[in-house]
Amino acid sequence: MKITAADVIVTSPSRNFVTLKITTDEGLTGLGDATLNGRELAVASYLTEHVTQLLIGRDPHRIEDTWQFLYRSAYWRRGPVTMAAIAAVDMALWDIKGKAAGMPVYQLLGGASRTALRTYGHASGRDIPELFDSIRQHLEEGYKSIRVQSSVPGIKALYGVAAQAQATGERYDFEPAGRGAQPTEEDWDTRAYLRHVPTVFEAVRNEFGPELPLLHDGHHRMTPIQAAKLGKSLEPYDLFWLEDVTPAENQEAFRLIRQHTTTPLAVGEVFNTVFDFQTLIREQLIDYVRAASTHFGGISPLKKVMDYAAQYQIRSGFHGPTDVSPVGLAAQSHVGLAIHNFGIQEYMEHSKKTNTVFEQSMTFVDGYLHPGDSPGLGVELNEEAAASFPYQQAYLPYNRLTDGTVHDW
Ligand code: GCO
Ligand code: MG
Repeated sequence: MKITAADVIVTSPSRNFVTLKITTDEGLTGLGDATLNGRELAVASYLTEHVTQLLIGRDPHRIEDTWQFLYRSAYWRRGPVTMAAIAAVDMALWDIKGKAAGMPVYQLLGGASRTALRTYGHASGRDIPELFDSIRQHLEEGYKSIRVQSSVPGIKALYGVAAQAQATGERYDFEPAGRGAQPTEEDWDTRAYLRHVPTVFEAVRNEFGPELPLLHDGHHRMTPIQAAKLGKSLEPYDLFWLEDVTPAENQEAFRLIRQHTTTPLAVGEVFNTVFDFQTLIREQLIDYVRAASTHFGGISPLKKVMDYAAQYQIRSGFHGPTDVSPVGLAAQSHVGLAIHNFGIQEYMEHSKKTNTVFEQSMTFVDGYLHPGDSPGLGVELNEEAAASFPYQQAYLPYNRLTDGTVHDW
């Protein structure tokens, strides 16, 4: 078999997605997700200018060789743009291999280690009653674990909190990057946040009891000692995990946090390679690997980092927001189904528009996700529908402290 075409499709059904479609001389096609939220066209251009011509004529079965070729031959390794482009190629080749074998990709990765993937959903509210409504709605839909984000008195605009009542249908209105020529500005006050968050979890535990697994995302906004303080103050509420408490470019920062708290830690949604996890895993400084197949070079490296993590009893918690396309979500769901050290899968349903463009065999039943048993990844692109949603420039928001300083997020 030989690759005869590699096309990049940019579409914006509710939000922007970049998809690579690889075609072979035997008529089999494969899809890969190359979406980098707010920087979509950089990856599209990396693919069309530097990668697609290298694929023509190659044997699509040689996934590992193609991955190593793209990673090593460029000389310039790593980084989100490069690794999202390589991820798309890797996923598309696994998709083709699965179709050629007549098997879903998880079978090629060793077969299912469980019947389906337990997920967590995103509840949020501007105040406690709104948050409780959002949690109840998720529980009614079958979610068994809940991420809790809430507004903080003194902070006017906070990422991760739906601005509209959940009933409007714009359920995750904070999640699509804002469309427009400039990013929107939010604000941040760490002291107000550290004071408020434990009171929210106390209220949630009082209302929903001790059993419900609860998660929280800190979006990299604290210093290590502030993160340690938060982890400690949340211990009474028994979190499933506390995510991205501090920027992790400096992996050693987690030694300090770890010395102070037993709250489980999840890190890695912005990581691109196993090297970003090296110290965190080897020194057992985290509990969950948050990488996304799309930003981590695809299925092949995701499986490898999880095999490394398994030696240290560290589990998966792959990044699954709506900016990971249905192709990327399917890719990591196949990995999650196959590995032994699966933890949980983040799941935010894609919009109806997105699902008209990406036709999927994925199912979500009673809080459990399954990639389906179609050969390959189980996602096909409706190119006509994709063409009807042209790209729109979009940015993630950023935030400033009260004195005007740009802050991490
Ligand atoms: C999460 C994430 C998202 C990201 C977004 C950025 O835990 O799901 O933090 O909310 O901010 O995916 O592209
Ligand atoms: Mg996150």
